[in-house]
Amino acid sequence: MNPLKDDNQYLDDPAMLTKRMQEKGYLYLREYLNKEKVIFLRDKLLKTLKTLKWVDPASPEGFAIPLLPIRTFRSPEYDQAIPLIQSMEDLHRFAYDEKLTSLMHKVIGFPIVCHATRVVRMINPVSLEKESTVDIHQDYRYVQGTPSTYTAWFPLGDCPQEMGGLRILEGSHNQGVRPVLGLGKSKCGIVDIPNDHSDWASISYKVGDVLVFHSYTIHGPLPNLTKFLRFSADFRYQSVHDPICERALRPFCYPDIADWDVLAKDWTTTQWVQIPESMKIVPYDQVIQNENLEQLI
Ligand SMILES: O=C(O)CCC(=O)C(=O)O
Repeated sequence: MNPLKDDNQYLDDPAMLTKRMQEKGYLYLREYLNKEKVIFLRDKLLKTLKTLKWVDPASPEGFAIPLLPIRTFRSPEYDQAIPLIQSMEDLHRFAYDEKLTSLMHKVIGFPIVCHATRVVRMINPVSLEKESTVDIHQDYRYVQGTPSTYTAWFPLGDCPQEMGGLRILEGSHNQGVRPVLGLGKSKCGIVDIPNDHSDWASISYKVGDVLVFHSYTIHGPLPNLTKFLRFSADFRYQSVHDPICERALRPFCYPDIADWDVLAKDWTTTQWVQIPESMKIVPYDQVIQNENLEQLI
């Protein structure tokens, strides 16, 4: 596994950031985000999970030892937590954090909007859940709208490599949408890339790190070999001048959970989940999601 290449030195040079993105398919900014704000989000999440009795109250400060039985992705327990997390205004406010939006604006080069579909990941240790819930994939297949969509992924706390942070297949964004073996549990498509491919890159993430990648960049999680849950968030940004997929306006896991009228009813403002009226909204295309599916062996 190669180490991710840091791009902090190019922050004041948008042309270099663009060049680095074109070359690598990602930008990695070590300890770029405001750490206090990220930890604040992590602690809010931890409080919710403790209330739901998902985590051992004796977990060390800032970490979460999951309680048995396993809380699997899209299980009833998981689905109970999602509306509580998605109704956290602070999570959605953070999508428009000044540092984050300034970075995304430099990457995209036009006025930007953040998709309202924002994901908080809670990844089980492999000792509790053998198979990864998220496969190796490209975001475009389910994000759609425009390929010029960029994901900002950041750990909610320090995330050593053995805790299973994100890995990126460097330079993999240059060949369009790849065929997939199947859609996988999370329905985002399984791109067939061996674990020992020489272009995989990852790192032991620190709180404040942010990884930004193109919607064609192949990526996936590493296994979580610790006894703690791995927490991270992923937000998606695009130009206001490009079409946006209708799904990007809805909460993560909608329609299995309520829409913003319920989730955001106690917020100070709903501006975090709105888009400019001028934007073109396009339907979700099942064909793009499913096309080029190769026969599962
Ligand atoms: O955090 C993860 O494990 C998966 C994140 C991901 O696949 C994404 O942000 O598109």
